[in-house]
Amino acid sequence: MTAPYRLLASPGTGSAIVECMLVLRGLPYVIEDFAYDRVLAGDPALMAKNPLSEVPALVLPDGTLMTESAAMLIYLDEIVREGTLLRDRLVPPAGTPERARIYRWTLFLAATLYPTFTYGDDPERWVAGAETGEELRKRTDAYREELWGMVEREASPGPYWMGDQLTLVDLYIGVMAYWRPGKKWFAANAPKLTRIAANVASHPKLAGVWARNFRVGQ
Ligand SMILES: N[C@@H](CCC(=O)N[C@@H](CS)C(=O)NCC(=O)O)C(=O)O
Repeated sequence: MTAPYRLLASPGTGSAIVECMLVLRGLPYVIEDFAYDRVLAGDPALMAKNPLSEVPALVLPDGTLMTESAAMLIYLDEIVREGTLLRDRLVPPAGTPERARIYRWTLFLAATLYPTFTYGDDPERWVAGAETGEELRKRTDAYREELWGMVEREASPGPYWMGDQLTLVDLYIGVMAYWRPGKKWFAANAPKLTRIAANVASHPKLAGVWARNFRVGQ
C-alpha cells in the first residue's frame, strides 16, 4: 500500500486550498496541523520541512517535499487515480487558451496577491517603527483590493471563475474570501467573486474541508 500524502496545515490558512485539492482529486491524505501561532513562531517540526515556517507544505507518498501552494495544485491535478475522471480535473486541457488563462490567474493569486499578506500581516517584521509598519499594512491592504478588482473583472458570470468548470482559481477565491479585506468588502466590491466563493464553500465534496477550516457563519 502506498503512503498517503501528508499535508502540513493550519486551519483557515492557505493549507485549506491544498486540502480542497486532495479531496477533489480523491487522493489519500493525512493532515499534520500546527496552531497558527506555532507557524508564526517557527515550529521546529514545520521548519524541518519548510525553512520559511509556512503552511502549506506537502510530503508526497515517496517522501518528496513540496512547498508553494500553486506548485502543489498543478502537480496534484496531474495525478490520476483509478476511478477518477478526466473531467474532474481542475485544469483545462493542455495547449488550450483556457489552460493558459487558468495558469496565469492561479499564479497571479499565489505569487502576486498572496504576498500582500506576507508583507502586511506583521509589517514590523520588515520595517522599523510602528508608524511605518502601519503604513506598510495600509498600502499592502489597498494593493490587495486593487488586485482583487482585477480578478473580479476577469471572472465569468457563471457559477465558477471560468464558467461551469471548477478550477484551481476557484479554490484560492473560496479560501481567501475569508481573509482581509473580508466578506463585507467582497459583497460590496466583488459580487462575482462573492458568488464564486459561496459556490466553492457549498460544494458537496468540500463540506468536510469547510467544517475543519471555517466556522459556520464566519
Ligand atoms: N507562497 C506560499 C505562501 C504560504 C503562506 O504565506 N502561508 C501563510 C499561511 S496562509 C503562512 O504560513 N504564514 C506564516 C508566516 O508568514 O510566517 C504558498 O503559496 O504556499
